[in-house]
Amino acid sequence: MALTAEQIEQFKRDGYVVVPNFFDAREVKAFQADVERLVRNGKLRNVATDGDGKTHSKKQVNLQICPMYKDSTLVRALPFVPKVVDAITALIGDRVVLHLDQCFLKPAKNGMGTSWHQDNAYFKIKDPMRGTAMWIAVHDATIANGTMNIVPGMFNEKLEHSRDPNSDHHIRCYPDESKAVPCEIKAGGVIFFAYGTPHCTRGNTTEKDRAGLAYHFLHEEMASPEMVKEGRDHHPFISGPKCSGGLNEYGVNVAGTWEQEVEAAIAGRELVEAQ
Ligand SMILES: O=C(O)CCC(=O)C(=O)O
Repeated sequence: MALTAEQIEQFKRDGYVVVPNFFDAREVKAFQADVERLVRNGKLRNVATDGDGKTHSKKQVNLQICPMYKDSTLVRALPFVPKVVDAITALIGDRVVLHLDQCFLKPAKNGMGTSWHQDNAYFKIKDPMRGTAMWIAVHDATIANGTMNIVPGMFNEKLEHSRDPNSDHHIRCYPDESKAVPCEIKAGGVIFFAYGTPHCTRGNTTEKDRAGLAYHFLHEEMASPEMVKEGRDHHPFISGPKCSGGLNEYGVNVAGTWEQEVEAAIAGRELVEAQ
């Protein structure tokens, strides 16, 4: 079992759970190498704006790439890793669909956070506990470098959202911040939080970049037929009878390729370092 009974219970009670060491040191090295590659290749863009929701900021930086699977075979393989499938199934049930994969990077010194929101304000599924984010700490995530903040136990409350003036596309809400819990976690740790759980990240004013990989999963019963319709963006089943290891959605079976993807990501980094 990827998660303990206590961890599953905490998710169901509080709408989130922090799981240290979900990924090991080699996997962390692969994440870091892959994110560095994407940054080098200019795949992340600054979504931070200067208070009008439009003018891209020159002072603040919130780098994002969404979706990621087109640019990273490592990221594409991850949802099919048995410990991931096991954890997500324990939290939201079997017959799981991958909804989104993305990365947020807060550069050293002027990294801007992502404002408070509930993912369900975007996704609008019927039961906000049957979809979960899986936020992976690519680097150690601390209060100083703006780690994830959560408001526990509020997943059933639908907060009002409006356009975030500090982002070119996000929406935001204004929960009671006195109830917020900062979730510090070492690289390789994971925070699972339900679609209804209010969360935000803060700015990074430290000397080092900090990134998080964010996957979103939902139960098939919550997925609209529109979303999984052939020809639209890809939403692979990661469990249940419709799961083909990504073959039906990506045209290639990527289940079981994780080890080789980790190896390749690390080797890619070593290649660059040797030059
Ligand atoms: O990492 C971040 O800045 C935000 C991530 C997030 O909001 C999400 O995964 O829903």
